[in-house]
Order: sequence, then structure tokens, then C-alpha cells
Amino acid sequence: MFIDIPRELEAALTDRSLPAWELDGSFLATSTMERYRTDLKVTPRFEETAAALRHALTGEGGGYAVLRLGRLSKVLGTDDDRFLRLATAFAAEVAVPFSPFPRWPLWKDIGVRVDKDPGMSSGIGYNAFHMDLVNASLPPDYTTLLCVRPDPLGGGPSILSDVHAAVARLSEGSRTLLAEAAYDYGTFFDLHGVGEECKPFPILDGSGPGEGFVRFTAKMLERSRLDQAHAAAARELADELVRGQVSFMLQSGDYLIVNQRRFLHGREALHSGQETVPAAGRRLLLQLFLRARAGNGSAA
Ligand SMILES: O=C(O)CCC(=O)C(=O)O
Ligand SMILES: [Fe+2]
Repeated sequence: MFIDIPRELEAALTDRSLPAWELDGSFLATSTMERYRTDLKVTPRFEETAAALRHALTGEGGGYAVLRLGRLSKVLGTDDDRFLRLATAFAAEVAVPFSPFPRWPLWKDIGVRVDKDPGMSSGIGYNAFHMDLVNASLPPDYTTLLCVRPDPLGGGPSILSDVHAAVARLSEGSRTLLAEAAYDYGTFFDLHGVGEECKPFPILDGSGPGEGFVRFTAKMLERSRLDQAHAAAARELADELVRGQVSFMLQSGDYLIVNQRRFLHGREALHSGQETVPAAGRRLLLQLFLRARAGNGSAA
């Protein structure tokens, strides 16, 4: 699931400067996606790299990928948007980049804040298995995280788990409970391109692997009021996700893309001692969401 950029492609991409992107509402403009594609498809081995990326995300047994852009990020630097435009162009090869948050730029910073709830985004603790925008009727098909800087103290490996495989290991009784609209999580305010709020929602909606979402976040176990039976079933699912997890450390320039219809994601705790690291030197990710193109929900 790790995809390297071939050397000759890397060399060609280093010589090339993509134009600034434009948005059409909260989505990357079609004209930008066409321009990026026109510019990049003539570079050596670009098409096969983009195809490998799509295959890792939607092929049998797939569901996530790490595109290794580290050398490119070093050469291009991360001070201007040159490197970010390339990452955006690769993302657009998978699906349509968009921002559900009208007040945020296309790429959203996820830094480290020692004063935040440790289990939440940008907190320092264990970030339990979840799907992003879990309480939206149409969550992003893909969530993507570009690592600008790993934890300088060496913590915070990413965790991923095949959610359909986890569900398949549960008892029939637990699956029945998870299919009931007895769950809720979080707030829903001023979001674009992700449908309406689901509240309450079922975790399982009866669709087969590769079709619907398994609408789950282990964070609901502590942050939502669930009745005992439904909480126990959710706890079982959380445990199975951990049993089936893979984990790895994102390096500078690694670009993690997760197919939210197949895998859930999270992150182990950062190393202790974050207060001693100046805020500007702490771990930094950039997050971008993608919407699958019509007729291309997950299986294509
Ligand atoms: O910090 C990470 O690696 C994951 C963050 C995350 O999943 C999120 O903010 O939604
Ligand atoms: Fe997330």
C-alpha cells in the first residue's frame, strides 16, 4: 500500500510548476483538474503511478495508500504551494478534492495542541478508530493526510483497519444492534458537500462491502450517550478494529489516502513531552477530503 514515485517521474515533476488551483464552490474547479491532468500525463510513468494509486484504494482487498512524496517535498520545499499543487494533482487523479468547511482553505492544518481534548483531532493522545464526518449523510469518500512533519519526539504512528472485515468477525446479535438507529456523534454545523446531519444513525446500513459506509467512530463510546446494549456492540466493533489494525509512521512528504467506504483510521498517541517542543516544531499534517466521481463510488 506504499507507492513510490519512480525516479524519472520525480525528476520531471521537479522541473514542472503547476498553476494555482481554483475552486468552484467548495470543490476543486474542473478547469484546474483538467489543466493538472494535461500537464502531468505527459510526464514519464505518471499514468501508471496514478493507476497504481487508484488500484490500491479501490482494487480487491485495498482501501488505503501512502504515496511517498518525501523526496519531492524536500526538493520543492513546503514554503510555497508548489509541492501542495502536486499533491492536489495526485489527489484529483483519485477523486474530486473539496473542503466541507466553508471557512477553511482546501487543505486544513492539523497541528498539535497540548490544551485540546487529547483524543480529538490535533490532540496529543490516542486518536481512536473513526471515519471523518461520521454524522453526515454523505461523508467524504476519501480522507487524505499529507505529513509535513512527523512528531519530532517519535510518536504518533497512524493506524488503519478494514472495517468490513471487523464487522464480519462480530456475532449476529451485535450486527443486529449495530444496524439500529441508536447511535449519534458530534455536532453538524455549516458543512458543505456532505449532505445532511444523521442523528441518530445506524452504524450498519445493510449495504455490502464496497457499497455503503460503516458509520462508526470509537470516540462515540466516551462522548455520546448510548444505551448499554448498543454501547456493548459498538465496543465489540472497536475491539475488532484494533485486532485487525495495521500501523506505520508517516514520514515527511508521505501522503496517506483512505477510502472511507473500506477502512477506518486513527493515530496512536504522540510521544510524551509535547509541551517541551515549540509549537512550530510539532507534528504537522495537512488534511484534504475527496468526493468520488459519479458512478465511481468505490468499486471502479
Ligand atoms: O493525526 C492524525 O494522524 C489523524 C488525524 C485525524 O484522523 C483527524 O484529524 O481526523
Ligand atoms: Fe480522521
